[in-house]
Amino acid sequence: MALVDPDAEGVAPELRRQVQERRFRQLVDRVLGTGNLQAERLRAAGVRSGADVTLGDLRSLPTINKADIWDHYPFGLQAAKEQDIVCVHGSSGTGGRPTLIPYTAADIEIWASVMARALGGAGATKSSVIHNGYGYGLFTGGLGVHHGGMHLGATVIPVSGGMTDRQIRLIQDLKPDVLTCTPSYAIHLGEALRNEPTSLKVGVFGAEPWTEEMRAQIESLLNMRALDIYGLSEIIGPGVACESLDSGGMLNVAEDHFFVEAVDSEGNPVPDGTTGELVFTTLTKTGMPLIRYRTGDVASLADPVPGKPRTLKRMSKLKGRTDDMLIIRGVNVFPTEVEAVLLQDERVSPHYLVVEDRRDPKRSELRVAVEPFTDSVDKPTLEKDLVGALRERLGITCVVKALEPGSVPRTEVGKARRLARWNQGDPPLAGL
Ligand code: DLL
Repeated sequence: MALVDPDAEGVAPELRRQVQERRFRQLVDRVLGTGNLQAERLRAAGVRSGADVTLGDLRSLPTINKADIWDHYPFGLQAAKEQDIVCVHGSSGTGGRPTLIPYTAADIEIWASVMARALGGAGATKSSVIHNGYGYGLFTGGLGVHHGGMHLGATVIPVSGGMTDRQIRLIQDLKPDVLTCTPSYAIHLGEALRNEPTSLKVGVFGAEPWTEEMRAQIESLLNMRALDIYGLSEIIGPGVACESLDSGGMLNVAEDHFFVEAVDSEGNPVPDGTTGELVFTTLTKTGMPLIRYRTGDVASLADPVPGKPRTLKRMSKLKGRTDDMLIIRGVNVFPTEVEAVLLQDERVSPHYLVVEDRRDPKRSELRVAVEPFTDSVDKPTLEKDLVGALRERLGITCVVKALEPGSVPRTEVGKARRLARWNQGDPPLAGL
C-alpha cells in the first residue's frame, strides 16, 4: 500500500537523521528564545545555542515532566506569541488538574499530517468513510482523527463518544470502513451490534492501554483488523505513533517530528527491546515545544521491519504507565499483565477491574473482579482457575471475584478506568 507521505515515512534513516538534527538545533534555539523554564534549564546545562548540541547529546540534557507543566499552568511553557495560538487542547487529567497545550496553525498542520499517515497505514484512503467515535472537545482524540482524516481526503463522520444507538444506526446507514474510538468503546459497540455484519474493515484504537488478548476479542467481535494508535496531548495528541497493517504488531513512531528515547528510572537510555519510559522531543512544534518530555508511559523500542516501506523506529504496545505499576508484596505488576491472563480464558468477558487493596498499607493485595460471558459459567471454578493462572504468570496470589455479567461499569464516554485503589471504606465495586 502506498505511503501517505513517502518523504517522511520511507526515507533512508541516515537522511532522516540529518533532518532531525537540523530540526533539533532550530528547536533548541526556539526554546532558548523564550527564556522559560526549559530555556533556563538548557542554559544551566551549558547550552547557549542550537549550534552547541546534536541529538547525540540529548541524553545529557535535562528532562521535563507533567509536574513542570502543571507548575506553569496554564501557559507558562508556551513558546509562540499569543496571536499565533489557534487552539488549545489537553487532558482533563486523572489527578483533576487539566494539562493544557496551546497549538499554532503549524502544529495543527503537523498533527493533521501525522494522523493522515496513521490512517493511511491502517489502509484508509480518500474513498474511506471514518466513523470517529473519539470524544470531541478538549480531549485530542476526536479532533486529532478529524484533522487527519480530512487531510487524507477521506470522509470523517464526527460522531464523538456515547449515544450508542445512534452510533449503530450511523454505522449501518453510512457504511464506514474505518472505526476510530477507544478499545473499550469498540467492545461496547461490538456487543451492541450483536454479531450483525458491518462494512467496517479496520479499527484504529488507542488512548488507553489494551493487550493482544483484547485485540483478539475486538477482532472477533467486530470481524475487522484492530490496530493500536498512541499519543498524548503534551506531544500533539493521537498520531505520535500508530500501527500499520504491516508493522508487525508494533507502532511506527512519527520520529521526524517526535524524536523518541526509552529510559530507565534514572533517566538513562535503555537498549532497543528493553522496556523503559518513553521520552519525546517535539522537533517541529512551535506552540509548546518540549525537549525530553518524560511521558510516564512504559514500552520498548525497535528498528523498522526490514524490507517494508516504512523506515521509522517502532515502539511496542504500551505495557502501562509508571504510576499504574503496582507493587504487590515486592512484585511489580502492570494491570495489562493481569488483563493478558484474564482474557486468555475464553470464559472471561473484557469487562474487568483490577483493584489494589491498600487497606492494610503494610500488605497490599491484588483483587480482580471479572465477569463471565454467560450465566452458565461456574463461578467458583472460574475464580479458582484464574487465581492459578495469575499466580503462574505474575508470581503472586490474588483474590478473584466472578461477578454477574453486567456488574463491572462500562465507559461510554472517555477513557476506561480498569484500575482502582481501595484505601478504606467500601470497595470500589460492590461484590469485591
Ligand atoms: O489519549 C491521545 C490519543 C487519543 C491517543 C486517541 C490515541 C487515540 P491524552 O488524553 O493526553 O491523549 O492521554 C495520553 O493516554 O500518556 C498514555 O498513558 C495513554 N495512551 C494513549 N494512547 C495509548 C495507547 C490521548 N494506544 C495518555 N495505549 C498517554 C495505551 C495509551 N495507552
